[in-house]
This record gives sequence, structure tokens and C-alpha cells, in this order.
Amino acid sequence: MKPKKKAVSKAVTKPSSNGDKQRFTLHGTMMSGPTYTVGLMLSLCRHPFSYIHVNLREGQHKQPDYLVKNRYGQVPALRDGQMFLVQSAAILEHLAESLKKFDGKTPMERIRVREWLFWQWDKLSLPVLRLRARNRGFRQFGDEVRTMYDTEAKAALAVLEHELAKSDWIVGKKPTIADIGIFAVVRYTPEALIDLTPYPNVGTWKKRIEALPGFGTPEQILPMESRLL
Ligand SMILES: N[C@@H](CCC(=O)N[C@@H](CS)C(=O)NCC(=O)O)C(=O)O
Repeated sequence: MKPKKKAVSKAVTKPSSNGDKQRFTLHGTMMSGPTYTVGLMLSLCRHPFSYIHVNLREGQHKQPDYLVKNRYGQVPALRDGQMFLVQSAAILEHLAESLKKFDGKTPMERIRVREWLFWQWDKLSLPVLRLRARNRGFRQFGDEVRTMYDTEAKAALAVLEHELAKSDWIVGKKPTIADIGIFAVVRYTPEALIDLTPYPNVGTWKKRIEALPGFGTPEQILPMESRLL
């Protein structure tokens, strides 16, 4: 079906001064945390983007025309001009470098930012997103595995809590893609049936991100249907 042309959501209505509004097209689904990560970054950068809904239920992500965009057969994929980028953490890094926003200020900060993004996928994302998928009925596994993921997710949240007790942001004095990537997992903890009360600094940091200009929820940033600019 031909994608409909739709109005841009509020979160992305103010383009950056050097913004070419046809530069980026995000392929993904609204329910996908990694798709939201990329949408949130573009929204916080105030950079408009076209959006193509990929229907995972119908297996569109495994079709040859999608696999040329994302060889792993997953969402998201981001078109930047002629180039397709995949893996949300790598996309965040590319956007931070090319838009010159939300990166570390010094070489050491930039290394730390990337360190946290690797940590996020190593320790936090998998248990939280698997528990969320189970709770929503997208994945089935028994209580033993559920307890294992729950323990792993809470251990990762304790590491984050310890770090955020020392400063407002994960790296340096300003929000970076480390905050954006990690936020886009932590926001799903209620759907993973994980209570954030024992992690008060994580809770305060989460509110700090939600107060940033350009912030939006997945529902505000990612439409249900395709949207071409
Ligand atoms: N590490 C990848 C994870 C992407 C991912 O897990 N995407 C899910 C949706 S949230 C997906 O496409 N699942 C379908 C599949 O793996 O076949 C990223 O950050 O982009």
C-alpha cells in the first residue's frame, strides 16, 4: 500500500536550522524500543524525518526488499541520504556525530558514552525487553527464565542507580546519546513488571529526560502508519 502523507507530530515540528527534512527516513514499528530510540534522538535534535511502518506480524522485516535495508531482518533501519544504517546504538552514534548533538564534549567523554551504549545492550536491554515481550504475550518462557531476566535487569538498574547518584547525566554535565539509549530501555520497565521505586536516582533522571525540549513518547513520535515528508 502507498504510504499516506501525514502531518508531522508535535515533537518534531521545529526543524534544526541546517535541517534537510527529506534527509532521514526511519523504518520501524511504534512498539519497538530500538525504533523509539532513533525516533527520540531525531525528535530531541528537532530534526524531522519520514517514517515507514514495517509490519512485523506480516513478516515484512524478512522480505528481500527490507533485507537490503537491514541485513539482520530487524527494525529499525534509518536511511540517511543514500545510506542505510542499522543497529540503534550505531545509529545514535552516527546521528550524534553527523548532527553534532548529544555526544560527549571531550574525546574521553565520547569513549565513555560508547562504553555505556555497549553496556546497555550487554546488560540492560536484553533482560528488560525480553520480560516486556513476555508480559505482552510476544514471547513465551517459564518462571525460571523469567526470574533469571528479572535478576539481571535489577542488577543492571543497580549499576545505573549507583552512577546517577553521582551526577545528573550518565556522562559529563549534559545529556548524551548514552542517556537517550538507556532511557529508551528504562521507560519500558513498568511493562517488564519491574518497579523503579528502589532506584530513586534513576527515577529522577528519567523525569529529567522527559523534560528535555523535543521529548516525546513513542505514541507522540512514531505514527501507526507511514508518513512521508
Ligand atoms: N540490537 C538491535 C535490536 C533490534 C530488535 O531487536 N528489533 C526487534 C523489534 S524491537 C525486531 O526487529 N525483531 C524481529 C526479529 O528479530 O526478527 C537494535 O538495536 O537495532
